[in-house]
Amino acid sequence: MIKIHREFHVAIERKLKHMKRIHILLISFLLVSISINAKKDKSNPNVIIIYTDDLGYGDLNCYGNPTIQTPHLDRMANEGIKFTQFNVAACLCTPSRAALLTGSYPKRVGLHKGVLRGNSTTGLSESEVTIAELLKQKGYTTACIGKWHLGHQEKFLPPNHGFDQFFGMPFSNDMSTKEQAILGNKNYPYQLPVISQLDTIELDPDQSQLTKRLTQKAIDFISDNKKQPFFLYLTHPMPHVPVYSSEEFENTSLRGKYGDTVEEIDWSVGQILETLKKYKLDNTLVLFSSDNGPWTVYKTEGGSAGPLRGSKNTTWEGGMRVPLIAWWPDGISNSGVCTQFITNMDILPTLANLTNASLPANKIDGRDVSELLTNPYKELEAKPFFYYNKAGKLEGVRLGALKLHKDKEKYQLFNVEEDISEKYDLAKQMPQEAEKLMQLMTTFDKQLEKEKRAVGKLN
Ligand SMILES: [Ca+2]
Repeated sequence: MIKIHREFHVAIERKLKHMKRIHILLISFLLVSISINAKKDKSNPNVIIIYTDDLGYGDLNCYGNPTIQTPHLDRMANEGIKFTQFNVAACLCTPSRAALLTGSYPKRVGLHKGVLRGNSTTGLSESEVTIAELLKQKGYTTACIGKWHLGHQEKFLPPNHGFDQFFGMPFSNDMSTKEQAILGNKNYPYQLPVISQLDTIELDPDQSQLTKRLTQKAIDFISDNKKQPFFLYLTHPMPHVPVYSSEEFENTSLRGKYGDTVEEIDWSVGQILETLKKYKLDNTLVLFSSDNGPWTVYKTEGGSAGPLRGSKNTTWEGGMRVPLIAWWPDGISNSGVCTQFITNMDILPTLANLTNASLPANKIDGRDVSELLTNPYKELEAKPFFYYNKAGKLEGVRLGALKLHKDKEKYQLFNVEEDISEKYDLAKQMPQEAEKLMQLMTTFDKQLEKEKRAVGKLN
């Protein structure tokens, strides 16, 4: 009996010693983690949005393209998060950019019908709150470098929408007498201006130098503002057709002129990341994306949507699902591939959360998805997304994996998680689901019609 008692005591003592060891290990692990985390202050991150023009879902090596080499973007994706179901809220330039900067459907801000041109008298309304205005309230210095496309008259330009600095073009790079003549339109009366702040400093610039010039401007802005939080909206006019690259990149890619142009953009991304490294700006969130899918009417001079159906100007996946890569050394600890469905309207509320900025007083449509940056595998609650076409008419809705799409009065239903090429119409197999989604479309559009705000007007 005594022997059993002693053995029991010895066993207990051993167990206690073992637990003590585990405790010590746990405490040291916690202390190490705390000291690592203490070094990483994620508050007020610098924000850089690199927005390309008409770059398709299938145009980057890390999204499966075998003939366009994009080592810098591939590295960004490896070290950060690659999103596979990121959608823009419109299949063409002006509305997509309005959605990104306001967190709202283009129709809510009155910019849903086509793109702005040289004779347009409308633009982004001064009553809309842009990402730049939101971050300025938090003390950020802000710059828009590149293409704007939300109104070319003074009151609509970036300096009147929260950007301290602006250098770039108000339109797409094909909107000039010179380029339109090459495309066969001899009567286009406008030249493409280069604007610095509010002044036109050049007309019809040498487009082969644009990627380089804008990259240098971006690097200068980062260097000048490295000591305080900044927001840089670097919006390349490429690879919108006509595509141009500098001499160094001409005839270097396996994918012709289009590949040369994308590879120069990749070089530009490398330059930006290098600048951040040089100044040890690890607390910088860099987002790389595109405003809409590829413009395939120009055949090989345009991009590719990879496996997706359709292209720019359509509400098929190819027009609206584009690459998104998020990179942030201090903020993203779990790199990976995120398959959650998110949109470019989610960026404004996400940045508001990350910077503790208050959301605009006006109603917006995006939602904060910042938790995906800490856990790319987190599942978000399904939220309906509405597909407005290039004329601003509602043409589809997605809820969870199901997308109802109206094409020439015909409704089709696709599971766009499993059938990303939108090949298999499920409308007859799932009539109740199709009906429910149709109702959702009608209800939402009626509501938005009532709630939509006025577009900015010249007078
Ligand atoms: Ca575009």
